[in-house]
Amino acid sequence: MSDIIELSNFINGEWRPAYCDHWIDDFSPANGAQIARIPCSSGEDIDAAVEAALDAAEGWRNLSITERAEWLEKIADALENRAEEVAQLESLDTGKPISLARSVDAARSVANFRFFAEQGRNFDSEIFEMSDATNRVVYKPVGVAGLITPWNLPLYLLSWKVAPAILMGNTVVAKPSEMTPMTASLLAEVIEDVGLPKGVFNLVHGNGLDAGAPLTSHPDVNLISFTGGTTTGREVAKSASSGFKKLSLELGGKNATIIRADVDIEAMMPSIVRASFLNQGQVCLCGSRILIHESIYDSFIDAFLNTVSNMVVGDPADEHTELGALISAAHRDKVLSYIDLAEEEGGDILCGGGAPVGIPEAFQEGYWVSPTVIDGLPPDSRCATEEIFGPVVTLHPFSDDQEAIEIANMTDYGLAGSIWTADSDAGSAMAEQIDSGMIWVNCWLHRDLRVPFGGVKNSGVGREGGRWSLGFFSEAINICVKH
Ligand code: TXE
Repeated sequence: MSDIIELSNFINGEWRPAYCDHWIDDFSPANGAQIARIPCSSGEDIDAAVEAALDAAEGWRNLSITERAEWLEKIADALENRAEEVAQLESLDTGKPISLARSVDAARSVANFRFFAEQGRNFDSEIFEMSDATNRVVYKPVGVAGLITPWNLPLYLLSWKVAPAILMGNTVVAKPSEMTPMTASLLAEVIEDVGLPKGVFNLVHGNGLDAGAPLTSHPDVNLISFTGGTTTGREVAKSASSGFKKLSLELGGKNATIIRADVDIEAMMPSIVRASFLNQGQVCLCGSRILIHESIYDSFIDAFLNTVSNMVVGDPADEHTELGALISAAHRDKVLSYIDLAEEEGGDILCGGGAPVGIPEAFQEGYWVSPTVIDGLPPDSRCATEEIFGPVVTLHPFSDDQEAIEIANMTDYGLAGSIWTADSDAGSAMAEQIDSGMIWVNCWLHRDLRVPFGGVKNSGVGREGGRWSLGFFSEAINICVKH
């Protein structure tokens, strides 16, 4: 037990045990060993956290937005000082390569706080003049924000919600994924160290049913921002709707990567492979269906397989590793079951398909799937339309742009996608016909934090990012003064 980290809730500026003495074990995906345990919190812990958030609300909302922005900047500084620790913990907890944890998880978590601090300093509300009156828009806090986050980008996604929520004057109760609790606790330590007023940020560990559900249904929680699976999102929406809570749902995706005939395959290949397999394909934005113009189908596949089969899969702590382990045994089994299904549906496994060959003895108990490429599936098959959320891509030919658009729109999801072409105008025109919240042309995950982020169809409801986050985490009130 001694090496196993025991995490606590952080409520009203104090580290507190949960009301009941139940625990959830947290495992290292790389080797299956237990690394931590977290309290299996329940409704009573959520009640205590919401009460602390309510108590802190008045003092916090009375600060000016620029004062709150300064707090964000302090958190960013303190988090930056611990960036290497964030990266190490995130890699340990998620099984992702350390290089990725450094460049994305650690760096972007700091960047999220800095970005929203800057947004706060430059925040301007609108004035609309009439001939006989002036309208002034005032942005008020919504109240207590419930923030629920998943395991794929733990601190990155939590900071993406916490920063704008507290900037706009809300107080928060965060419930991170029970599978990756470590960096949420680190954030609470940072927040304690900088001395953020007690109760502004509260953290409750636990699972979805015992801790997440009481948070979404709590009558004093006025807003829910949720990132996770579509099935869970549906439950969250039901629970939040009876209290008319403000709601943002960022859910799954089944994104198309469209390769037009005029593409420079060699130049684009590293980016296309990255779009397919970043974080073992466990990013809601990953392109898990590659649609390739029929005239270059075979040559693309040769080049793609050549790159994919050379990817370094293994020890997440090794700087050279490109792909690590999947989040859990259950998730690995789900991904493998889709590979079995692909074979039943008539697919041809061109590479991968199971655990990577030659994984060292120390990692035999981990949750591994090697990058898998599947050809020959109908574009409307289950494997090509359902979210697998792993290192698995399916390949599909198309004959013209219109067919590519039809295939891209053939799923119930609509989060993201990318188009690769020498003709960026044609790519941009195609992008407008794809039913997705975000489309990249000749790039992928090229993030500008000012732009709207979110999906359509089963990929979610609402937009966050830049001024969309500021709008979501506030209530816009119009004050009309007659001259
Ligand atoms: O996520 P869940 P899971 C997709 C991916 C994956 C599937 C399921 O396809 O295979 O979702 O993953 C909390 N009320 N994505 O089961 O359950 C939970 O504790 C309130 C895409 O791991 O959605 C965690 O904090 N909260 C996604 C969070 O919801 C509840 C990233 C997400 O867990 C709850 C992750 C409830 N009833 C998975 N039930 C993306 N969009 O990036 C669970 N939770």
